[in-house]
Amino acid sequence: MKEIFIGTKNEGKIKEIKEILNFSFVKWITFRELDRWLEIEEVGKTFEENAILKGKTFARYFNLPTISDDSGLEVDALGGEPGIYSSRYSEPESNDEKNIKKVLEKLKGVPFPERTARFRCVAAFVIPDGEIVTAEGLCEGHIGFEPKGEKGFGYDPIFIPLGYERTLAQFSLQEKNKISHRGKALRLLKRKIEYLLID
Ligand code: ITT
Repeated sequence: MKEIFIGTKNEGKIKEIKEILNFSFVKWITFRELDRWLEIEEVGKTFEENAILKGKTFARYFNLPTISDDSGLEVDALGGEPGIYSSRYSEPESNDEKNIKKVLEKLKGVPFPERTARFRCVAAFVIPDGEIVTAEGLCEGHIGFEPKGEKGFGYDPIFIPLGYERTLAQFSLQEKNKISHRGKALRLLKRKIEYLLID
């Protein structure tokens, strides 16, 4: 079995990554299996910079090939906010509920057709002192008027993917992964890294 570290403490991401990258020969290592952790300051200016920063730092620190992800929501009527600041949008003590509230307040009065948005994800695979491979995925949609649904994480309760009439928080894990930014990025990454994982 090959050990690969999943470089995030976000449980929603961990679930999705394990479901999408269903390699039979990989033993996933997460923060639960290790007795130390490293907080990384996301100083990059793009999703790609931050994904690589997380991947490189964890791969070196834990000496394990690492999958990391930097992702977020871009709302057109807010000039692309919250973007790379998605998880920290309602600082100093951001959480999903406060972040959602802030987006809905800023969009007050904006009609549905103008509430276009997308999720973006850059996934990275980094071998300690070796290859760095990245892949990007997008999921287009609209921001609803109120939170709906209990599944998923983050902004899922207010994000209605294009072609649907429910929020991502009303999708099962498998359904979400089929159309999501993370699903697309990770399936592309999977194809790009397979050759590195086969002995
Ligand atoms: P790590 O840095 O440890 O991976 P994080 O949650 O801080 O965890 P990011 O810095 O990449 O991750 O921020 C991503 C934020 O974007 C996340 O906290 C959500 O608010 C939002 N987000 C990303 N993907 C999402 C998804 O699939 N559904 C809903 N919200 C999502």
